[in-house]
Amino acid sequence: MPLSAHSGKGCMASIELWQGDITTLAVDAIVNAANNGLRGGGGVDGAIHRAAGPELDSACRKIGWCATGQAVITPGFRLPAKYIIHTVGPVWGAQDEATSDTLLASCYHASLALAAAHGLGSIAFPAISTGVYGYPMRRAAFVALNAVRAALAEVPSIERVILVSYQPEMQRIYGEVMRGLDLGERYATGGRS
Ligand code: AR6
Repeated sequence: MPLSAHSGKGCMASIELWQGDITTLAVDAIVNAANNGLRGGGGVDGAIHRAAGPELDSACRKIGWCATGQAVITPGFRLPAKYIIHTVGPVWGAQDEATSDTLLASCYHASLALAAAHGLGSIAFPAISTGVYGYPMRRAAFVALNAVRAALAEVPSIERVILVSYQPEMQRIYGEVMRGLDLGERYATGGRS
C-alpha cells in the first residue's frame, strides 16, 4: 500500500509514494527530469521519450530550452498521462549546496504551478536530479517533500501528487523522510536529514 499524507493547512491534496515506471501512470501529468536543451537523454528522460513517441522530440525542439529550476509543458502523446511537464534539476556539485536545494525545490514549485495553470489535478514526479545529476537521495527526498507540501498550500486545484521511485532504495528513503518530517522549522533553519 502506498504511503500517503495529507498536505496539511486545510488543503485536501494527498502526497503518495509509489515505486515503478512513471511512464505507465495514467495521471494528468508526469514530470520529466530533463536537461536544459530538452534534448532527451538517459534515465527517466529516455524512458519518457521512448514511451511518448517521436512527436515529443518535435514538441521539445519547438520549445528549445528550459532553465534549471523552471518547467515547461507538452502533451503526453502516446503516454497514458495527458501532459508531460519537463523540469531541469540542478547538477549536484555544480553550485553550492544551498543553491542546489533552492533550485531543486524550484523544480517542484514550478511544475506544480504549471500543472495548476492548466487546471490539472494529478501529477507524478520522478526523484529529480538523483540519477545522472548525482543529488544525494536523502537530501533530494527531503527537499522534494518540503517543496511539495509548501507548494500545495498555494495551488489548491492539485488533488494528488505521486512521488515516484524507480529503485527500492529511493522508495525506502522517501518513506523514512516522510515519516520523520518535522514540517517547516528544521528545513527553514537549514537543517537536513
Ligand atoms: N520511472 C521513474 N523513475 C525513473 C525511471 C522511470 N522509468 N527511470 C529512472 N528513474 P535521471 P537526473 C529515476 O538520471 O538525475 C537525463 O539524461 C532514477 O532512478 O533520470 O535529474 C536527462 O536528459 C532517478 O532516481 O535524472 C538529463 O541530462 C531519477 O529517476 C539528466 O539525465 C532521476 O534520474 C537528468 O538527470
